[in-house]
Amino acid sequence: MNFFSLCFQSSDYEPSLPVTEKSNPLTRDIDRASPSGIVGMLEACDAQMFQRETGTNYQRLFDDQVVTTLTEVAKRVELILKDPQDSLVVLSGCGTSGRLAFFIASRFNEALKQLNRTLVYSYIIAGGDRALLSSQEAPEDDPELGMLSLQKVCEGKKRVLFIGVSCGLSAPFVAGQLDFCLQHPEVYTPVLLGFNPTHQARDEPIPGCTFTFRSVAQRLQELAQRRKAFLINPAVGPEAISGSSRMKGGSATKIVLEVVLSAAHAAAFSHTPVANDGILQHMREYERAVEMTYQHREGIAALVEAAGRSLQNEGGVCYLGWGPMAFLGLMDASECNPTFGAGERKKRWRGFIRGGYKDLNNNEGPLSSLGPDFCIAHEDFLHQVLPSLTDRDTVLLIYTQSDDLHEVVNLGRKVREKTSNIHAVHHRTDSVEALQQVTFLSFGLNKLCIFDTFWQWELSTKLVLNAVSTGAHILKGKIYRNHMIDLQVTNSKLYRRAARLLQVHKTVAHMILEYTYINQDTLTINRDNNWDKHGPCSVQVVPLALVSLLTGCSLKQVESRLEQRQILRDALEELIP
Ligand code: F1P
Repeated sequence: MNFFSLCFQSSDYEPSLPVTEKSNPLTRDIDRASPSGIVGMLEACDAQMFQRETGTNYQRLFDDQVVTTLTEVAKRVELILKDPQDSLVVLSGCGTSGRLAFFIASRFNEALKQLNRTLVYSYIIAGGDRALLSSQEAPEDDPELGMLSLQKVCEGKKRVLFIGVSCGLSAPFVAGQLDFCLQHPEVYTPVLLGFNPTHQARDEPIPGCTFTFRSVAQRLQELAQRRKAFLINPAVGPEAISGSSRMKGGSATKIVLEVVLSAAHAAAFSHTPVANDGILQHMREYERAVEMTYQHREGIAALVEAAGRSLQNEGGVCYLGWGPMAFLGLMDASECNPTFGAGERKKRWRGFIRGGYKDLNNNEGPLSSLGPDFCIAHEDFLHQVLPSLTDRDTVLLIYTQSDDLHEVVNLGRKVREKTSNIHAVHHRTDSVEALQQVTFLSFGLNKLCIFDTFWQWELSTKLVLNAVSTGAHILKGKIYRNHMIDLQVTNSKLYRRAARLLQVHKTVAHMILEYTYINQDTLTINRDNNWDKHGPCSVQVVPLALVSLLTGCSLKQVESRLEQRQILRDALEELIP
């Protein structure tokens, strides 16, 4: 393990920031790296999830205490699986954490359905099902909404294991739910999953509440000693792009929840008692999955390059997925605008799932009436996107050997008639695929074929897609060093992040307030902290404020100067003295 990989653990490395918001020393120059260099840096960052160093202040994934907590939580789930009457396991979170709550609850309910068992999993995502497909970050600030949605899901239940996920130990929505659980211990056992130590949990006052995230986490920590609550919060290292918890935070969430729930299922239905050893072994398999994925570094880099070229040429990127893998595409696509594209007027990154909402099987059913961005079936792709597809666009097919390959080939052919820029991420467990290879080569598909086992497919797909979308936006110039500079400022956490970015450049951070939301020609001040009312704005707020503050130019002047330049990162370097 090299020095840079460990130095974030030193107490004087960006001491005011929690691990999940620190900038990663490994990726300081990611904005200047080649596609292959970018993928190499992401690999090094992901490897930090599994570091086993001891003797530091931080708990790690493989530490005894963490593994023991996972075992205990798995045993609680096992009890519910064996006696599901009036019981529920609720997974809840905001943004990516909520999307994973949905995905994992659906996958494990599906497993129960196949065994003819009572379904015990429910999910909650801040902002409701529309947040599965688009960023709805304002509701993340609302603890009461969190509490009410938990109450609604659990109506009439006598025993609830509540697993609240907030990678940064920061979302008020989840804090409200945990506080509610603490007030009703006769029904609720709370579990908090995140990736900062408790003393780094967010301590900012929440309007209308007597608690902060940190105070709730501390109460949980006390109860954890008596096993009345559980805290799973190993450090997995700073994100490759500072604060982008969709990446490692999301991957570690997926690993932890899957390890816990599959151990519980094995104990309840296959007579394999939950034990630390089994948990450890399963986590090591995930570590291996990450290593195996990055063995395809050059293949992933080729996808990054293709998608980056599309963005540079004002084209788009479409993921066409089959089976559960398709949701990972929808999830990755939904994260691009808030992370990289505050100024985008058109959604350039879209995901599609074979049968649309029928395959998604979400609580609220079809959402297509909300607009074209919510039309997610392959049929919708054929009608809305295919007719205007050109070589400037990139299409990525995502499928496995379990999917109907004739269908994949047919759709691939239709795409190929419009663009040569078609690629595939394909998972398989055996090497006998000569026939397929011939079929695909005949229409010139550039295929990244990942050879792994069934359960590794999903994590591996997530890593590849995260690399493609992050890498492409880096090539488009949306990242400065390793900071998001074109993020949407749509809730209080993102506001703080943006303000900090301005502070980094020694400016008056709070002035960003004045530039936060634009109303036609008049800049409005978001004094009421009501992010919902204002909604995402179509202006590149952070770069605008940054250049204006540093150069003294008016906002109008800066806006037109930024508009003249294609690459934001270069524009900033040029405009800032
Ligand atoms: C939740 C979240 C992230 C998203 C963005 C805003 O974070 O929605 O998933 O990428 O950073 O916050 P958390 O509560 O899991 O830390």
